Amino acid sequence: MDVGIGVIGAGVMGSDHARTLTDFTKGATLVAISDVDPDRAAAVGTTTQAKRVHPNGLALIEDPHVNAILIASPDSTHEELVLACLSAGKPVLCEKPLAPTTDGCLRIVAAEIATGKRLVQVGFMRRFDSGYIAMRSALRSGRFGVPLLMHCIHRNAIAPPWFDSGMLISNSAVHEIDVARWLLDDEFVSVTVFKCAAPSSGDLVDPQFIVLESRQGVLVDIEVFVNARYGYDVRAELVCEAGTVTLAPQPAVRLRCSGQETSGFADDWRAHFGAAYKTQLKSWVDSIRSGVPFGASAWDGYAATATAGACIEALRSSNTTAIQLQPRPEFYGPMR
Ligand code: ISE
Repeated sequence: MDVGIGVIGAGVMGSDHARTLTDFTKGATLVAISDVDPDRAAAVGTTTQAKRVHPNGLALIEDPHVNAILIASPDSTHEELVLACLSAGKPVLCEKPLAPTTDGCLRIVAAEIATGKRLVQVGFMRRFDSGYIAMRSALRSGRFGVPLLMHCIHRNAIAPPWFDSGMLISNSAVHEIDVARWLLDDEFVSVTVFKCAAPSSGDLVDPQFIVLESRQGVLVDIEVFVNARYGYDVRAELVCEAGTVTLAPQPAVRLRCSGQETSGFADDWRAHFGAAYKTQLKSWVDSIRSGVPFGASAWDGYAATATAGACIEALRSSNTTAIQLQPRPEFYGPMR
């Protein structure tokens, strides 16, 4: 029997996920969609399998045809919706952030532990990107020795007008925070955030240069620049004792014509990480069917939000800021 999926949120990400579930995800049927804007939900319903249209996320979670829920509604709604999924005992894949506050994330962690089952996955899709997966296996092979540094670049062509300086961290650099934790199998203990001398976009501090230190002493720097204009560009390099491991440049195609060599950039993350999004959904459905959890857990969602919060504090104070995480509950097992 296919898993009946309901998607909450019919905006950019929700409608993309609805299409991927309809066109590419074996073992799942998209049965329902909801959005605060009923016309927008109905429009997604006409082009995908989602024939049951609900007026809000809570109604969708209660729908008996819905066995599992994907949350792609605004960040401020995540906590209430994830908690409702847990009360209903239904698996949930929540777009990042798990919740905008660390307390909210911890309430979700406590509620999940109380169910006794791993029901929550957070949509950190880079863990499903073939490039990052290859970096992780290279590091695990032992050939490169211990990691010393990681350099990351995260550039968007243009940020929406409502982006504020904290969102460069909580919305964008949070992906590097998660993927670096996952690659290094480590947590961060302190952070410093540097601003450039000449801010380019009014009050927005853009770009920012974030330097994190891990428990094992690895330094991770992240240049995050959300109005870089030329395109979406993500890079990463691990510097280890005996060599380096670098994410291959994207896209793989180079064009030579009229005396010039060129290569293009994706417009945004949906194109750049398109394959990772598909793999993430497939893996989520497989994990629901097998009962074996995979991907970023609620604890990872908490650690990412708490670390991003400390980065934002470091940006505001211009001081090196300590990152204090709660002890990892046994329920979540070792970092994987
Ligand atoms: C966006 O919200 C995402 O999640 C993308 O993956 C990220 O690259 C982008 O910077 C964010 O704004």
